[in-house]
Amino acid sequence: MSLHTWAPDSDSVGDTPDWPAAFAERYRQAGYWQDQTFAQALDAVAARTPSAIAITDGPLHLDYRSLVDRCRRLAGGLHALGVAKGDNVVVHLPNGAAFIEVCFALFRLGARPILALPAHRQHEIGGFCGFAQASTYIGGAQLEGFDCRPMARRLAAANPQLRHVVIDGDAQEFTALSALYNSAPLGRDAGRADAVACFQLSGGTTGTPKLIPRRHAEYLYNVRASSEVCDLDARTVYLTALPMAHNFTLCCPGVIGTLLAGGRVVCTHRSDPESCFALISEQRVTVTALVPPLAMLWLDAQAQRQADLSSLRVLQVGGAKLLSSAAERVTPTLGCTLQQVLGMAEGLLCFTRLDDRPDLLLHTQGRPLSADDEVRIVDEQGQPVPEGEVGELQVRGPYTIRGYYRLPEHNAQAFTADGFYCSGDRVRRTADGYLVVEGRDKDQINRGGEKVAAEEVENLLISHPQVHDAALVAMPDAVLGESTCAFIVARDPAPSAFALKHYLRGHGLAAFKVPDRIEFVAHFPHTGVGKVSRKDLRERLRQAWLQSAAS
Ligand code: OOB
Repeated sequence: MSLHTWAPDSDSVGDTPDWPAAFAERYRQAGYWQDQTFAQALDAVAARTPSAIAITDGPLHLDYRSLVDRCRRLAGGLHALGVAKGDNVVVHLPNGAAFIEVCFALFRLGARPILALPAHRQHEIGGFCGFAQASTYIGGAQLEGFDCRPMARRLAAANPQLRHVVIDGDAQEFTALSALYNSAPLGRDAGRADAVACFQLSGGTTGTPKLIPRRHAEYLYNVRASSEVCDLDARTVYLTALPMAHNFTLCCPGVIGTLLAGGRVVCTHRSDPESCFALISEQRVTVTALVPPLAMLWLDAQAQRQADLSSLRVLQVGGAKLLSSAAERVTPTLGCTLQQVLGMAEGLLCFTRLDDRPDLLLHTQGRPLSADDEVRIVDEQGQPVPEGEVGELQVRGPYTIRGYYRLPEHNAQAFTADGFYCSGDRVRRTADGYLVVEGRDKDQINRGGEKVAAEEVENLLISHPQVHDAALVAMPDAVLGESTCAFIVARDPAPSAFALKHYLRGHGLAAFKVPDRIEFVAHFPHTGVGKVSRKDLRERLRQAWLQSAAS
């Protein structure tokens, strides 16, 4: 297939909401959106500093020239295989150089990676493949201990449009990722600044896998602006303690921010203090990002271990609320600056700034990244609350999407008529313009940064023949902040909790979504309008937790 016969970009068919022209014009005028793609941005760095090391992955040290060369050859190999511009490609790889190369090769091809998490299994991956009509699945023979090949066979059988399966490692009957590097490099960049670069995934509240279209120009702005507030430069050494596929690790400023600043990404797929502390001192890591439970684990470990973390300059913490008591320990224990990050894959990022006053650093989740982020805090009627009071955070701006991919009906609810994203987060704004997260309105459980959509798990539970009804709610947890409890109204004979968990795993649900606890009840408490009262269920758990904490 030659380049000029490629299918038109499927953005043009209207399934990918875009910014209205006047906003797009404003964001271009302001210089936020530039006429550049991810592949071009990386090429520019490689042209400036070809022999600087871009990626360290175990014994591998890859310089910028080699990185770009490998991405071009891989793009050529994927193209020869038949992966085309506009294709949706599920990328399901562990942290490592291969993940980065696959992403940049797909960017260059104009194909769109769907950034699956390593923890995702058949339920999620099958959902993405079907929903996005993916042409290609790229997985690993060893994805952090999970063999993707048997799953890939089932995916291929269930998805006639899935033409290619590429496997990193022993590929068996599939295409080996390593073989695709033997091709002629794809010189031309088929990406376009205003086209979708990749799909991030929404934590969600419903059973539908929601894909978040991130476009080159706006996502690059997200990267550049985040790099600025994080003070990245060519001396930056970034450790990937969280999954690279996640927006936080990939672009806030993360892996791509570090690469575009000419720095070095140190890859690991482990987040435990032992292995990360060793990498920090060996590799002289300067920046990393964690979710709060990991930050607390690192704090406890370092209090005992006193590893050499002298190179660490900034620790970003986000994804869930960091307790002030933990925030206070970061600088004294780890010797670096804490940066709190309130982010969402849909766009908006709030950061504390590195030179902020301690009260802001420790007790807020930062302020918006862009001067053009329009944040409003509203009551149930959608009216702005008085300054300083708690309400729902809604946002519109130069890197916050205007809608999910192919979900017009859901978009009509998740976005206001004037284009604000309704985050479902309850926040208040301080007099300094900083946001403090006070809670959540959405049926989502934030399990230490990992998001669990209540409905997704409930639907699977209800599909069990012995389950009459199910409700998944958050339960207080000293480490995770929240864990999950499924309340079950069972049919006779009731299944055991063990059998239900086994059932969920058997259906390929990611392990972090399998309920931490299962409680059987005769019936659910109801609200005045006859809906299941999750509030009452949560309250029951909270009372039980308080009692057990007191005893
Ligand atoms: C990040 O992105 P997502 O899409 O996994 O989750 C977004 C949601 C937010 O709506 C909020 O409910 C929660 O996660 N959240 C926080 C938080 N950061 C995110 N809640 C309290 N405090 C925080 N600091 O989680 C994400 C994306 C980019 C950067 C950082 C985090």
